[in-house]
Amino acid sequence: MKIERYQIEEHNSKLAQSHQRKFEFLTQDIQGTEDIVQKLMKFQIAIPSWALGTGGTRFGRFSGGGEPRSLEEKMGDIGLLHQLNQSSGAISLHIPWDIPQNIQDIKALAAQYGLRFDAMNSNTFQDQPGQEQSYKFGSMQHVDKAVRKQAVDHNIEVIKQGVALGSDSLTVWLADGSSFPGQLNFRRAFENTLESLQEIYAALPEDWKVFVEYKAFEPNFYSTTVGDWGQSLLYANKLGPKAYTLVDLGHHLPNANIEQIVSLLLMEGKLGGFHFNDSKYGDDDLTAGSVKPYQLFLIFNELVAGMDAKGMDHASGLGWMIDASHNVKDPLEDLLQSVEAIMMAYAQALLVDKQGLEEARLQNDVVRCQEILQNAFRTDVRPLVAEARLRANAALNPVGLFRELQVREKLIGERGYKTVATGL
Ligand SMILES: [Mn+2]
Repeated sequence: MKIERYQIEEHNSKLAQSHQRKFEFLTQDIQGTEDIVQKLMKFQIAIPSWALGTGGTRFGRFSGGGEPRSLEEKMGDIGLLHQLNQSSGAISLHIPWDIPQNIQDIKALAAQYGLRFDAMNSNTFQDQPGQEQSYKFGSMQHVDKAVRKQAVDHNIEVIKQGVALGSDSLTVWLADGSSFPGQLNFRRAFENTLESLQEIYAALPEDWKVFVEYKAFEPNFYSTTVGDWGQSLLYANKLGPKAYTLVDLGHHLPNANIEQIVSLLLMEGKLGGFHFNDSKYGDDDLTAGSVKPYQLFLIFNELVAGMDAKGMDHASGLGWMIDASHNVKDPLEDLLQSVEAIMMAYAQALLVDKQGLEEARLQNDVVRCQEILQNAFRTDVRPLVAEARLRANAALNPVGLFRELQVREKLIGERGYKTVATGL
């Protein structure tokens, strides 16, 4: 289905007066709102192809109906999201779940929806039908060279797919590790992994980046071969200038200070990609900003400060993506909520009085430091985010319009109730 321009305009005209009142109220108190709105309009968050269907847990999966059955339908879903918020103009593909049948057709479809191809994702965490070697005991860390070679070859194939589509980066997340003490020689696992990554690195086109994603635990429960930002940074530094660390918010041990991690990685010029989600306990993959919105703001505050210090463009300096799983909510509504939360945290970070904060730090005025941060965090920036959407011809209330137009009901009508997205 496609949302018609007039449907968005009708929706916006109903909300226009109320929005205008809130927006003007905000601009009276805040300096530089125009600059913030412009930055918000530029900021795009990639949607991964695997987030469009209902995810499961180890215990069950409860499908919601009308889920995309093909790459074309996944792109159609992201096209809908992008129409509603004009902030989801990129798709991140997962190979082999999303191998395009016809590259030209897929590129044409992307252009039609206004989407670009974000980082490509490889998969060596599960065995595919007909695959020669098994990844049961790891992929790039594996004791058997043949398994490592299969993993390397797969990643090089993913790069080729990405080149054809016009992507410019590869994200490598490895499930490699061990579940029991003694199972693994840590140093050999690291060296094998590094050697494998070096072979992939050598196959990267000149203008490509590779992101090394880390994760503290799961599916292995004793050790992970790229377990934290230190290990990821070791690999990235050894690989070279095209290699970067990727931070996934859910991939840390509880209470890790993620804002400090991103600050230091940016300082080192080694933060490349970012995966948004939220969690209470582990890698819960919940809606961004649903549990810890203050943490999301503090992280954005460091992202903005660190990128500004390096003169980086906020929109294109890092690979921004949502990496979440939707077990009980409609995946599209959930993604709209995530994008909104990310935009709000970004807007709040842009509001921070950076000069005042630096002065307060130099005077050890801890109270003023907190006042400055919380003044930004407690500002209701929703009218700024809505204004950015309005100017981009998106909906003032994306979830509201999604429901008004009965998008899910229509998708179920088109695709049927019992559908499963590839890879889920
Ligand atoms: Mn991730």
